[in-house]
Amino acid sequence: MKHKAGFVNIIGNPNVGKSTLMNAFVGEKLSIITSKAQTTRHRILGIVNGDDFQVVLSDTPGIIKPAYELQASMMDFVKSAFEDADVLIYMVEIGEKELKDEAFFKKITNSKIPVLLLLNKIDKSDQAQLEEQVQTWQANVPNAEIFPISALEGFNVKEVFNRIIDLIPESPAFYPKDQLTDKPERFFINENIREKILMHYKKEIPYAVEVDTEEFFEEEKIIRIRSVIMVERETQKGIIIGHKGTALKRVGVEARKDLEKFFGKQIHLELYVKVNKNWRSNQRQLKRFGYNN
Ligand SMILES: Nc1nc2c(ncn2[C@@H]2O[C@H](COP(=O)(O)OP(=O)(O)OP(=O)(O)O)[C@@H](O)[C@H]2O)c(=O)[nH]1
Ligand SMILES: [Mg+2]
Repeated sequence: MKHKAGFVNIIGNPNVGKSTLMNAFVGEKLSIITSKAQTTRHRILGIVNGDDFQVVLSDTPGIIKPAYELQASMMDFVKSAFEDADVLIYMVEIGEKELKDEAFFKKITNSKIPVLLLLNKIDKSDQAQLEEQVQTWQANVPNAEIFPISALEGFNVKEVFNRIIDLIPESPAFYPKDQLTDKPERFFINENIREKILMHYKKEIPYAVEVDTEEFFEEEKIIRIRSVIMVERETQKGIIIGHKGTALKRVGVEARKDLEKFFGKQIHLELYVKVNKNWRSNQRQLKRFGYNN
């Protein structure tokens, strides 16, 4: 049997469902998902292994015009996803007009590698709207093959995967066959905590937060974790902690529950909050948190 392997990189506007799709393919919650834009900040690999194939998916941040250094680094991850793809997945959602960034849009329409345009969230549309949108996208991106899907409900996801297998080249595997991702355990802890912050705090707060896990001790029955939630200003620290510490406590309880599922072990999670002035605009800090390409 011939072995196939390739890189399949998922790009698109914020909040269209890129992470939901990658998790659906991998069958694990590798990427965090929230209803807010800019949930994903990194390029995260999700690897799907079979006897005769290995599909290396990349989830990437939604495309935006960067306003500060962190966002510029996020867009560097997106750029890198154009460079090594065997198949490009361009995800759009029902009702969306076009990619706001002209340069990225041109890269897609001029792409020499196969583009699968996934029209997501069709569970929210009807037949007439769907047909109209498929026509519009086919005209806008003539080099793409279009698949209407629902990443959330799993509609057409298998068909897209089969098409990916058709398109990737013959190649040996790039990663060990039991590997699911390129990110270490601490990354998933940080992301899980950040997901709860995106869910429970308003406006600018989640965007000013970074999480760093400083301690990770695995014992026989329990994993002991200590993580710091970093904010940019003193006032944000107070908001994160909340009245009598209740807001922070909720984050801790919910993250711990998720992490117990993820690791299959009891978790002791200690959280504290620290001000790290303007970390989002500080190259050295960003590098420390893994935002260098
Ligand atoms: N109705 C519906 N909602 C969906 C579908 N796929 C994703 N969503 C929802 O859309 C929101 C964003 O999903 P994500 O997977 O985080 O989107 P993303 O493109 O990774 O977002 P960023 O990381 O911020 O760029 C979440 O609330 C999802 O539950 C779908 O097929 N149908
Ligand atoms: Mg995402």
